[in-house]
Amino acid sequence: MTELITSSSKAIELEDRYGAHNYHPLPVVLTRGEGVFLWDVEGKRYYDFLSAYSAVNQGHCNLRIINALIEQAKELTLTSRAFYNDKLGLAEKYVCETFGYDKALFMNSGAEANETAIKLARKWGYTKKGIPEYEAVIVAAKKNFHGRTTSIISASSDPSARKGFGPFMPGFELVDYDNIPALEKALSNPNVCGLWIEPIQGEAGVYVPAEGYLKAAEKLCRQHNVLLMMDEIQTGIARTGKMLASDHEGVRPDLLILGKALSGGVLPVSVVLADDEIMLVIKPGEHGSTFGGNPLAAAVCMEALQVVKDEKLADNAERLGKIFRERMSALIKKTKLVTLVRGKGLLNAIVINDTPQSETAWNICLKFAENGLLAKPTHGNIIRLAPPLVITEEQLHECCDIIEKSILTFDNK
Ligand code: IF1
Repeated sequence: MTELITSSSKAIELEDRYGAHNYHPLPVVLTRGEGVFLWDVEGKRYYDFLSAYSAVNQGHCNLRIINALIEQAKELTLTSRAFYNDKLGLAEKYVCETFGYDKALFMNSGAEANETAIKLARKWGYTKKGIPEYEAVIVAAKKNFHGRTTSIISASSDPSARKGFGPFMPGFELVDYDNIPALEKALSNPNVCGLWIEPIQGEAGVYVPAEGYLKAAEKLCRQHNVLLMMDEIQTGIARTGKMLASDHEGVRPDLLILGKALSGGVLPVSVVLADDEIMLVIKPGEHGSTFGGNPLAAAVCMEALQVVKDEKLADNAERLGKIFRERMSALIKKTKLVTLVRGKGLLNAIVINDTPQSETAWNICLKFAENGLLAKPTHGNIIRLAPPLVITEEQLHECCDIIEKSILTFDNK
């Protein structure tokens, strides 16, 4: 058995000594989670306002999902795709019917699902659109976040994601996000096979595009015979108040990319959904993954989505999101430290009135933690606030009180 760690400093020391230094976590060591709560090794309880970057929309250790995990784990966990298993087809049918597509391709991480979408879009470009071999272009948006693989970072505009990691994969063109004329221009290139965007840019600081942008993007894609590749890994599965953020504008992507909350944060499960004329361009042997579509993931995924439907988590996110932004707008009137709140559903961010280089947002998050709430800054001065969608109205108000109290003490210093 592993030894028991009962102090934060010991755990932090171990990670620091033996782990790669590819993260800079808040100094909190968590050991247990339930619903909207997390507990650290010293026994302190916190509200989780990160939700593992929106992977635990259904709440930590959701009993139904954990039971599905345990029941399936006792039967069969992995066969590889060399053979059929009795759960994958059910999960494929389930996600196809839930989201309205002909076919599903399961992978594990979000990055892998995006890689899959890239391959599908390119192959479709060559075999269906008639793009000359290896000249396909995928148009992506500046400030995107789609993952960490070398191909994906080739489409990134973030120096910290790219610097030192070249050479980069060709075939990506970047345009300004939320800019329709820029899209019009980029998509008129006949070699473009796909437009790859997030419906709300999460990592960019929960940047919500102007209403109509997604619809215009969809229309331009149809006009130019370009696939709309929607990365809903962070925004999907009820987070923004609808099952998909695309639903807010009635947009139907050609390639729908999901991950994170597809498993309720229990294990990595991602999927790409598309109709036959697109999905079937990939033939046996051309793509896959050892763990993709494993029966454990399949069982967990079905239960995780059923929980979202049964507990009406999209409606809860929609309703509580409005209350949250009202509370934050009221806070803005009381302090100069917060300048803006933005978001949709329960994917929100507040902007701190300081430079991105300052420590202010980090220190505010330390104060949040002291007061029993966990959140993390992004881009220095933006704090993303995204609790599990099972949060109640009463709990949300208590959290807004913590946020307000923390920021106001800070302000008075
Ligand atoms: C980390 C951010 C969030 C994503 C979208 C694909 C992926 C992600 C829209 C890749 C992942 C994560 C990964 C996490 C930080 C995080 C993040 F701050 F970087 F932007 F959520 F806001 N598409 N997002 O948001 O999915 O391969 O990780 O499963 O630590 O890098 P993955």
